[in-house]
Amino acid sequence: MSGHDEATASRTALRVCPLCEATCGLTLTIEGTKVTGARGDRDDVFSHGFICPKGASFAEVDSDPDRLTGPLVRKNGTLQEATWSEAFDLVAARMRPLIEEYGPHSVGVVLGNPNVHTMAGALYPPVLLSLLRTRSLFTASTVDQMPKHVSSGLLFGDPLAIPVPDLDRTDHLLLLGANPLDSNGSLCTAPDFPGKLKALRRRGGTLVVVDPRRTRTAKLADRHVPIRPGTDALLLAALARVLFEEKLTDPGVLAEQVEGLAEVREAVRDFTPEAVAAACDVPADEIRLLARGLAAAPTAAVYGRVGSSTVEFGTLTNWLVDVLNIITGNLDRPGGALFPLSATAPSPRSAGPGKGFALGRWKSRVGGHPEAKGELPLAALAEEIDTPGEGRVRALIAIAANPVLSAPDGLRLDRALSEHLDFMVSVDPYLNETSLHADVVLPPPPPSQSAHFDFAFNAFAVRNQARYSPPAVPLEDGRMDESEIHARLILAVSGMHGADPSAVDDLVIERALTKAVAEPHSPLHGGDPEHLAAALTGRGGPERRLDLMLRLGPYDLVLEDLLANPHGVDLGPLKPRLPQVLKTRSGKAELLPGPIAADLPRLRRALDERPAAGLVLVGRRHLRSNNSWLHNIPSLNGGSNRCTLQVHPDDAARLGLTDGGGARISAEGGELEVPVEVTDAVRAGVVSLPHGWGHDRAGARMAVAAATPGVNVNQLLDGSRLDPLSGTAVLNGFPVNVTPIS
Ligand SMILES: Nc1nc2c(c(=O)[nH]1)N[C@H]1C(S)=C(S)[C@@H](COP(=O)(O)OP(=O)(O)OC[C@H]3O[C@@H](n4cnc5c(=O)[nH]c(N)nc54)[C@H](O)[C@@H]3O)O[C@H]1N2
Ligand SMILES: Nc1nc2c(c(=O)[nH]1)N[C@H]1C(S)=C(S)[C@@H](COP(=O)(O)OP(=O)(O)OC[C@H]3O[C@@H](n4cnc5c(=O)[nH]c(N)nc54)[C@H](O)[C@@H]3O)O[C@H]1N2
Ligand code: SF4
Ligand SMILES: [Mo]
Repeated sequence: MSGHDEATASRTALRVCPLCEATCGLTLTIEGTKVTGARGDRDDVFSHGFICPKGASFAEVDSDPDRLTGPLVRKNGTLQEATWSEAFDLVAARMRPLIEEYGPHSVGVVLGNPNVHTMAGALYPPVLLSLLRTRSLFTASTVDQMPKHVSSGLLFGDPLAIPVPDLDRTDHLLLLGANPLDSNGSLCTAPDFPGKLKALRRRGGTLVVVDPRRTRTAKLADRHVPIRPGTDALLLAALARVLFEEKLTDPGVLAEQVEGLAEVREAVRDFTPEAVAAACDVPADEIRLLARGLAAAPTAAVYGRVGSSTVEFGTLTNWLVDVLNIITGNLDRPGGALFPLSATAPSPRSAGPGKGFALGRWKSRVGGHPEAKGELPLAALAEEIDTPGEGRVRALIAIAANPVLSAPDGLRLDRALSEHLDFMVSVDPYLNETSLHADVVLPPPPPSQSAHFDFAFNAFAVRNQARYSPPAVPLEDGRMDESEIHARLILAVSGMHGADPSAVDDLVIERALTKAVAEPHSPLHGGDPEHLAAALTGRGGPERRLDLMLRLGPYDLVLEDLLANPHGVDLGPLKPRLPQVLKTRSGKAELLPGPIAADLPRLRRALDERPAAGLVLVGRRHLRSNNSWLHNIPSLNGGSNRCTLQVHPDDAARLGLTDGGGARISAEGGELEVPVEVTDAVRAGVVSLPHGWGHDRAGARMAVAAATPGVNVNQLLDGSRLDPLSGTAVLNGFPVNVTPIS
């Protein structure tokens, strides 16, 4: 075919969707080098053709004219186009002296959500952090799932050992604070989550949804429990209390794998249904029925997400979720909650005691917040920058992160970034509320030009499988692959500026092989690292590293296998994995870990506190949104995807609010003016405002989003409300004051 024909010919390419955790396989239509359409890949081994409106808009997301096409560098105060060399030269020139003078902790690193959706985000930040050795690490986890990591760390000895509900086989799903019909699921990677819930009901199973809003998921349920926000830990403790009292616990074979059962029984004694009913606003009788239903089901899974995590008792709630899975015998059994085993997980070591999980090994400088999983609370980023003193964060590396909108008190962070930083670099495709403060912006290419593998989500998938998508179209002139951006950034900040970026991958490969050949359980045990490195296939560092991880993994797979099977390799349903997953010091699941026991008095006090009479706020997601960055896509913005304050009719009448009218909403962090939407989809006493809006800052370059900016809900917070064990911001269930605007 001649070059001219190639430029206009239409073809298709497969690509796993990076826009949410469901990881659907897409078939892209490509004209020349431009993606013009996307549909579900029916032959995908995992998603079987499922797709949602976001995946269907892949072409529009990919070719958004507001995406940056090359690096920007601040010159005389304004961001201007520059070459890649100028950009990295400046990073090296500014960062190295800062690190040498003030030490590694003076460099803050902020990692945002899309890092779990890119190969670069999985492969390079760990290298950056190990070379920088900074303790100033802040990620989206502390506005999201850190309570789950802490709970798993304490229970199982491994913060990444997260059981997922066996959606395809369970008889009973108790789902709290999650709305997979709009989010498509989280920490439970399941393309067509909605279809799986419908199939559960069709096969006679039961779905119970606990949510203060009557969500699209709640509408599917056998039972919807409109709980008062922030009280799920009380409800779950009461469920455990009933199971113990009515002798409905049945850990079965788990009994040998667990210690502390009797202690948990004692710990939940005070949380009777009658004691928690008023706080949760769930009748005691209903709580007993929920407990009995859970116990009676042949198999069952309890699953909680964002609404059970970004709350006052986030870690306790996440701990109780797995306590219930354990005492009903549902952990680690088909139909219950199982630990996935991904193709790139290190090949399992033999079972036995591990190192355990330590919390609070250091504390944040200003607020004294304990670290969790090596991270400090994202809510504390602004104070770490703007509070003078030794150890202050003076430079920031933000990768795929928009904390000005996603973390509490965006205005303070906005000021901190513009007035108190000596230097900032953003790796981001957009000039948005956060990246506009950077001195250097390094834009990755659009997804069609990037390879894709789900290192993160395969570890939380309801079925073991592996799919690799090479770039669908070649890298445009002037673009740099995101992996190369990360590698060059690592070299620039770690004193190796100018070295070949493949040096970073070679270093990782050499380290991994040296370690593996010495480990008796490794499939590469006893090999020669140099020969093994030379045998890796793949075009470039990321592919070679993927090949290596597959070879070190549990399935006897290599990169060639994934290339030969473009619709994916199915690795079967989840299987029991205990006791091998346990890495606690005892080698058992430790059911009542010390830090949890120490936090329980705080929960007990909540029994006596009378629920406040005023309103509390919760968030919500829309199927056509994704946190802060998809509002710039015309077909995904507008319609019912709007930044409105949902208010129950009774509250609206009491407060004089009208549908379509305005309201002023305030809390400790500030106040906002919002349009009101009166709807009984929220329960009385609760208002709902979505996050990721507030696109009205000068200097951003997102024209579509700016036309309907909405308001930043996180401006209502001042950053002081945190779940103490995990440092996770309380984004749901905090008190607000709402008045009409006439
Ligand atoms: N009130 C409230 N606040 C919340 C939440 C809530 O429910 N309520 N949810 C929280 C949750 S769960 C999360 S995960 C956080 C998310 O918080 P963040 O991670 O800070 O925000 P995102 O909007 O996901 O996007 C981060 C950035 O990634 C960029 N980006 C997109 N694609 C790529 C890419 O391929 N490469 C790179 N390098 N960058 C890319 C986008 O342009 C954007 O600037 O928000 C949290 N904030
Ligand atoms: N369309 C779309 N999909 C997304 C995203 C998106 O922004 N848009 N974001 C992605 C990300 S980063 C994540 S982390 C996932 C999150 O996925 P999910 O966890 O499913 O998140 P949400 O849809 O926010 O659902 C949280 C639910 O918790 C409820 N809730 C609030 N407070 C409480 C409470 O105290 N108790 C209980 N029981 N419920 C409560 C809310 O009403 C809401 O319905 O979604 C991902 N997928
Ligand atoms: S459900 Fe998620 S992964 Fe699937 S098409 Fe939609 S956005 Fe993409
Ligand atoms: Mo998230």
